[in-house]
Amino acid sequence: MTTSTINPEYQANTIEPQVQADWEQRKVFKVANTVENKHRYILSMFPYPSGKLHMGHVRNYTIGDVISRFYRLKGETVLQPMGWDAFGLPAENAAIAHQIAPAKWTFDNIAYMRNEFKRLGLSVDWDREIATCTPEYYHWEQWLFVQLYKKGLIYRKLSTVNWDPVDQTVLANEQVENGRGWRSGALVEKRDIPMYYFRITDYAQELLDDLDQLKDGWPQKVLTMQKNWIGRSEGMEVVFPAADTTIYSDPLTVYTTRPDTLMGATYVAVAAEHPLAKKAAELRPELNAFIDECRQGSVSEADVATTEKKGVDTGLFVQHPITQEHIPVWIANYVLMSYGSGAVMAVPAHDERDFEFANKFGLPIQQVIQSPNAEDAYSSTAWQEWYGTKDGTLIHSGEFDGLTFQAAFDALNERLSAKALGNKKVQFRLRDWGVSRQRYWGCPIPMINCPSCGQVPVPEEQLPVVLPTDVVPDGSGNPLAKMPEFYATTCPSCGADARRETDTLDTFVESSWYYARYASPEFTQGLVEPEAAKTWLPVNQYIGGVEHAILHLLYARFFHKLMRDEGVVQGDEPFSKLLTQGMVLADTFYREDAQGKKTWFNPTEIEFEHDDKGRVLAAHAKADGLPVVIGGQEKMSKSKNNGVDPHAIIEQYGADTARVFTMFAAPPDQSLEWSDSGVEGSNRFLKRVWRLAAGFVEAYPNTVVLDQSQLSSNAQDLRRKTHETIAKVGDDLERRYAFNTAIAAQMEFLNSITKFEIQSEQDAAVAREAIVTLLTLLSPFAPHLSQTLLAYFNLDLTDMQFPTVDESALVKNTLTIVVQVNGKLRGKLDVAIDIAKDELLTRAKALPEVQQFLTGPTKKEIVVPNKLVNLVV
Ligand code: ANZ
Ligand code: ZN
Repeated sequence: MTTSTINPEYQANTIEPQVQADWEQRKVFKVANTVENKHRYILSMFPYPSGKLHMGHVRNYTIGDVISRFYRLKGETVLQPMGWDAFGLPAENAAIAHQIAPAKWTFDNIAYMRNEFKRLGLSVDWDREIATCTPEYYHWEQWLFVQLYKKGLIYRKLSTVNWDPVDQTVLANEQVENGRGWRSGALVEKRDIPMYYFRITDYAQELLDDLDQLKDGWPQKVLTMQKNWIGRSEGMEVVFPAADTTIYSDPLTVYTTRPDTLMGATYVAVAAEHPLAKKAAELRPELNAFIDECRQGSVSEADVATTEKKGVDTGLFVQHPITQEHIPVWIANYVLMSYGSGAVMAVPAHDERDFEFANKFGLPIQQVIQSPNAEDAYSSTAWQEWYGTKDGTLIHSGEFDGLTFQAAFDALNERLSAKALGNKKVQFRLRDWGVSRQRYWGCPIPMINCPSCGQVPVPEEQLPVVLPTDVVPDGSGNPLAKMPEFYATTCPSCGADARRETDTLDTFVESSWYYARYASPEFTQGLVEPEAAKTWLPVNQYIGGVEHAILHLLYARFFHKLMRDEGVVQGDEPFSKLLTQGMVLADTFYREDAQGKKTWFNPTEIEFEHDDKGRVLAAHAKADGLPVVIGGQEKMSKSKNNGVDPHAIIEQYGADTARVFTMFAAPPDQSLEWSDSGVEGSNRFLKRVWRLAAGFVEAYPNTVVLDQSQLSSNAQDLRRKTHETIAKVGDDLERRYAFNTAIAAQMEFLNSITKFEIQSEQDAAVAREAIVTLLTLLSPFAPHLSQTLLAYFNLDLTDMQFPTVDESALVKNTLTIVVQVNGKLRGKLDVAIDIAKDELLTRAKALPEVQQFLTGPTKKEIVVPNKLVNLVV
């Protein structure tokens, strides 16, 4: 690049498009699939192409971009890709609302958002862009699906879904509102339909164990959330034989983590779907009413935990495995068919759910654990926290009395396993992942249903199964199921007429492996080119919202292991380091009507009244001038109407200001409070940098070579500041991702440079070094401004290196000595480092503020070199 004419004023909206065009034309951020030198893969979670940019995007992608640009300055080759998580329900909803095909809607949004991201100045290799809704992408998802199906890692089973009887369609949990379909308003039913499942439970232990590999790179809270979600528990399966085998002969198996409480089991409870419940209903049809009732309502586990406890007595009994006593079998809505064996031994004295249930239905409560705290007395009317303790000892348990939890566990395990009535069992909370969705806008499941062969995978050479894109769904059922041109096919194994699977995959599947596809997005021979995978994987730094801490990250970790076992990638984990960015908050404004209904105002619709100190006194709506209530800061959202439009901010101030503000306002993992004055402050900072740098080049187009030995004391001070700032910013960025303090240090540095008066050629050389350093340090945050100003210095940002600290510049050659008289601080003295002792004493005694205390001859003179002088009189 050649020096451009110097513009004395900062004009972001002129320079930013120019710089972006330059990047695009020179393909500055393009990287190869394989590289030899030091390289790094920085990835921000890819967006859903909703068609609108929000501040969360700006923050997320700026963080990734700052990190990418920093490592480029460090001389590394950095891959920063971008793409679109492009399948999903919003496109179908938009299609229903506006009669446009989801494909068109999605690609229009992508085109718009791509421009917005480019306008933000992201250093992305756009040649690697992917959209998950393209056959080039989902081809490999289908390919992997087929491999996993053949291996038995995918299976099909009946599962319960929310069914809208009017729209004749399956509803996602979030489409059920108060038990009714979101579109039809019909009462939602449960229905059993066949669905495909990924056997993620086969990997549960490994998913848990490998969290250890992430402990230095992932936030502790995310590791904990993953661990809890996987939910490993160690317990026992205990068998309760049928009491009267003439009625029912199958023994009932329960899963318990508290075998120590076995002697307190006063009933057993089974899920409504349990075979024993069905058997009981055959004998006593009146039970069917309750069983049907349990089938209504939501299928989500969270809802089950909070709903009121309900149940019925089956009239059947089982035998207690130790005492042989007969205890009743109940059907209870709090027992989940999907966990353990779908049956529990109820110990109301020590399990809170059983306690509530037993109290409601008058079932016996038998305390069998004594609190380690002698004052704790048991009362069966009110639950107390300690009832659930594992730290107590057994009572009312016959020969097991006095045992601790572990001793009782071992004793019962030994006793029951000898009689084949129990054994130790590890259980995970994690369930297999159901991936079938009865939706149109998703990746077709590559399976064929043959009347004689059953489920047959689509042969590899027939992949991809392409989703037709010219479809406008109307909300009633899955359009694919009404399109013979899509589903009519022949069986690959027997040649008979057969029907393609019309369900599509959960969109979480696409986002589980996209990071791998970025390594070689154009590769046509497989999911990822082996050499590219070796170069770029795992992702060195992953960045995204904490809302993805559980499912997305777990599924991606699972997929990495699946792909590893398929020989496609290496290593156990996809993301070495994870940064979870905080939320973006903004002020809220509202009015409340007589019914308490709030109307929210966007910040752009508000006018403020300030006092003479600039503090906000009141707020009014611009439209009518009437007051509004100032609510607190809340997460920017549609519901509170407090979103700030990034587009408008960029138009007004430029992308660099938006970037600097979002990085300066808070550490990346904490909430960021939006403030207009903060944005203006960041803009002022950049304007000052501009004036300083442009003014300097104008005045000193050429400078001499810097000579450290020729510097004035002021010049030495500035040079020290330059190198201290390099050290500080380097450390903040590399070790801590403390972008806010890195910018604060640069602001301070700018002040030092601005104050510095150039009086010699060497001074100018020092100022030049300082300004070029500032522009370089600032470049990850404000790349357009930096690149333009560096060009004034005949420097090209893309060739710049992160400056190295000159240790000799850090050495202080003067320091401040404290002068005491009789141990009391009386004065201070600026002296050269390692000044001779005599000279130091002479100058200390000569200080007027010291002299007035030197009332007689000094008895003792203590000199601590480079620190203090103490004169004793
Ligand atoms: C007796 C008992 C006594 C229990 C006690 C707890 C406390 P975690 O730790 O999450 O694995 N349980 C087993 N299967 C269930 C199902 N299908 N639906 C609902 N609850 C079920 O939970 C294990 C405990 O959850 C088991 O231990 C069982 O209740 C219950 F003082 O057995 B426990
Ligand atoms: Zn067949």
